Amino acid sequence: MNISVKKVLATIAVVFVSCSAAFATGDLLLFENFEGGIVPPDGWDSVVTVPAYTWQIEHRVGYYVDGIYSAICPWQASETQDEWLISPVVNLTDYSGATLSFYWYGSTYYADNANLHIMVSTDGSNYDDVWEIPYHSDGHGSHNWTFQIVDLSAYAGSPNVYVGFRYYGRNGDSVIIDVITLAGGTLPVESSSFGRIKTIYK
Ligand SMILES: [Ca+2]
Repeated sequence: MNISVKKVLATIAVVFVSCSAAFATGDLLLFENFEGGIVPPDGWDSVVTVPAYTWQIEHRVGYYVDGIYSAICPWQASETQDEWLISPVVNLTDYSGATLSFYWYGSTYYADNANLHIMVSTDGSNYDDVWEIPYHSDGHGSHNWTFQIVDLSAYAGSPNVYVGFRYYGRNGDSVIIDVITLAGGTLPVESSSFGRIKTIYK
């Protein structure tokens, strides 16, 4: 899970150039919308367990929130998937609060089999499981884009914060993610800043 410092710095520079102040009301420290067309994006790391069914670029019409790309982890049933996308390191030393936001698309019903977990680390090795797609036995909320906010204030003040998007399980449903932000500060990120949310199967 080591990422070269050079690569990380280059990515952070790109992030600051490409982001818009309209996307967040805190200090935008990380922004990824997969519009580079590659997964993992430059500066991100990955853990691949099932190569044919790991995080990959998605560009089918409607399967993204902004631009023309997103990232998808396809489902399969034959073996357990443990597939990670790991962000560049983020420095939260100067902040008393932090907020992660992203859009996810998946199934709350099949989340019982395989789920998206948000994993956070302050050393790049040991991760806390801080959020997952909520399971609903009736599938309520399945197959809609959801704007998700995860409070990372517990990690404010840490100089080396990594966020992992971990798809773990077997025989779940595909999960798609797009427009990831990590903002330092105590103000929320406004979902309306991202424009119209595209939906699938509608
Ligand atoms: Ca996108």
